[in-house]
Amino acid sequence: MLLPYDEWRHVFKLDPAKEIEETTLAAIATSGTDAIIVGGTDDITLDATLDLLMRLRRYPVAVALEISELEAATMGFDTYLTPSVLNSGTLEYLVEKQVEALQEVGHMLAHADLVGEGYIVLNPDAKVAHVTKAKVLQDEEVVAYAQLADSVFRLPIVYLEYSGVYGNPEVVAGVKDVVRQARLFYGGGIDSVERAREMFRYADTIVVGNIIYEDLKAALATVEATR
Ligand code: 1GP
Repeated sequence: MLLPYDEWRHVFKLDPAKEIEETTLAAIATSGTDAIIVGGTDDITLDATLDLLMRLRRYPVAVALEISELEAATMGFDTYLTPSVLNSGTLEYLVEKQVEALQEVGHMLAHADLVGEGYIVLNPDAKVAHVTKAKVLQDEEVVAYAQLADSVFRLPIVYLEYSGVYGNPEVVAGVKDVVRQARLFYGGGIDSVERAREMFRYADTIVVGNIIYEDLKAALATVEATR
């Protein structure tokens, strides 16, 4: 059975802009992970997205599209995630891109599983931080942002995005304490069982990205930490 987002404990994130060999893709898709998110920050094309979707559909695993590039939005995914960067320095990445996307493909997604993600971008050196002009946050601010996303905006997912670096477990623990209804996603720098286990202590769902392309064995090992 394909799991809905609120039951995901472990997720792999694949970037359509990056090449991935068939054997690697097969290993990721059959690893026991709960879902695969297709998403990235730039150079996302419809062709590459469709290609990845087609290849992944051969396996019994949930596949979600994170809609960051309007051009790449296409039917066929189990879930559609719409990221809003809450600490973005520009409205563009908070609501404007989302509105633009929904104007174009909203009708197509009317009956799809469309799920909002409240992103809190926490690695100032990450590409996503540059693109979205993310404000650098103090630890207490992170917790307040998460509370706003969860209790005020009632977003279904609060996503602590450290993309490229391993975050501060204490911050994740602090956020966990205030989140009441949202699913807490953590992503960034998970490259070992130990790190996966540590973040999974606080996050409901851990997202593993980069390491897939660097050390497949280490990437696969992270699944076990959530079982
Ligand atoms: C990126 O949160 C994910 O959007 C995962 O981060 O690539 O650092 O694993 P890493």
